[in-house]
Amino acid sequence: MESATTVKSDTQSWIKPFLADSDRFVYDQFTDPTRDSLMRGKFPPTFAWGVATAAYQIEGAWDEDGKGPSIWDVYSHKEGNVYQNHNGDVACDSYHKIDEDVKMLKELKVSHYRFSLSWARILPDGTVKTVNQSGLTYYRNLIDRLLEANIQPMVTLYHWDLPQALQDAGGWENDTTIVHFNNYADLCFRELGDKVKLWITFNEPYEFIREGYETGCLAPGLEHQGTTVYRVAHNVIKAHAKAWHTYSNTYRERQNGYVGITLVSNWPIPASDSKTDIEATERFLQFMLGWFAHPILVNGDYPEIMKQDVLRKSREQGLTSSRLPTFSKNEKTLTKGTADFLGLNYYTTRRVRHAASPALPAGYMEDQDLKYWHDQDWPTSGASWLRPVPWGFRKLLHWIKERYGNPPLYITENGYCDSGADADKERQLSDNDRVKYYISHISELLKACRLDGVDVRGYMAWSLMDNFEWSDGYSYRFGLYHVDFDDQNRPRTAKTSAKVYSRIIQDNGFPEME
Ligand code: PNW
Repeated sequence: MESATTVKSDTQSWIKPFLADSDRFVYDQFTDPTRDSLMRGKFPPTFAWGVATAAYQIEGAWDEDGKGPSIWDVYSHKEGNVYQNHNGDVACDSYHKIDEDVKMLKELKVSHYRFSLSWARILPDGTVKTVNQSGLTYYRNLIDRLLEANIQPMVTLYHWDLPQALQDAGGWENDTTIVHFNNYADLCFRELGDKVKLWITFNEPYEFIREGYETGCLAPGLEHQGTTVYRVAHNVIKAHAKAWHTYSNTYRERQNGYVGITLVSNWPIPASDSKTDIEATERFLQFMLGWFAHPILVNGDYPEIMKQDVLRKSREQGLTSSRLPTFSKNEKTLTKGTADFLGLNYYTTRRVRHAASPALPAGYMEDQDLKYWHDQDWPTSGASWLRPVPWGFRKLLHWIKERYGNPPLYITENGYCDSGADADKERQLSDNDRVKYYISHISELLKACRLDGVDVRGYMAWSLMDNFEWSDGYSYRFGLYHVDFDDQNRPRTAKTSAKVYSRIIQDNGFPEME
């Protein structure tokens, strides 16, 4: 990888080893000159470059210094929930490795680091009755070290690890959790907000709600079909809005920061030119992204399509009212416009077609009357759900710009995994497939920014280092840095992708040859 350290004027030559046979394309599968050519050029001068992680996936120290258990501690300790019963008890041991983590960030030359706070590390039972000072101290130390290194923290309040004590009281199904979340957010703004200017309330509500409450693949592992997901989402949206108002009312003027939310979306493409398949792609987007983006960014209410479809299905099931809850007039007013920016996580694209589901069973998927999959000739990764489709990223960004009035956007996650089961470290370190993923997606982002006028402010790669990939344990690796989980010191080693990403950061994109 000497090429990643060559001088600036060689920008085009360092990229070459990662391209397909033609200079212009990254993937053999995608060679449409108008769609797939790499774009050269720079991002705006103030563009934020960073990497992302999440507390449960990296910290370890699951019961140290007064931390309370979270739903992920409980879920992963229960046999059969996670691949080979892996858990986050130690993970990357980041609780004890601030130095090592900051060293990597400095090496990468990022301007931003997105990480999450463990709610139960700060508030062991989830409520402000007991504040665990050691938890706050850990995050204060991390933030101070970042600022010393001129790296801005971007802090996620909730990346899926609800305190177990709140789950025992019903978790996100219970609307008192909204109050507890707001108290927690308030405490974090008060204690850390003089140094943190970018806050994210929730990471991917779509994902933790769908998989946590309906498929059972994520904590708390419930399999309640059709109603619970909507009720939980309703509470999460209200909790987000409440925390945003808390910031606005009490902290904004003094702290001058921004509060947003991170949503995940795939890009859907129709299986045919038929009207029904094209309409199915719209439903796909509205149920995945619009479910949260529409109330928060548009009008305080769910997308019309979603309201109609869930109501129609509910009636077919003999119910008198919709399984999708309604917002009161006051709640709409309180929810609308509660994001200073939108965080977007993009990983993949899906092929979608209309497919009518029977009236029963009731379910979130069934409500949409569609099927989705990946084209078999698209490039692959270590995970069956993730196939790189870079052009889908640009299309999604364009759709968001048009639908939501070009909100300020941060890409808060984008990344590629290979199989962690491959124990050959040398092979893990020469991660050319990950490099291809980053080059192609950042190039599409550049097109969105420069050609389509999307208001994108920054890009966070997922992830800084290999970590605990939820139900897949350590079997998937997403890191720019390799972590040896068999070594108790959890040594971190830069992969080729870390060097390439750092190069892109220093060039602020892909400048033309000088
Ligand atoms: C995210 N999809 O989940 C999470 O925010 C991270 O914690 C996680 O480690 C990372 O992505 C990799 O999985 C995703 O449907 C959930 O495309 C769903 C999708 C993508 C990412």
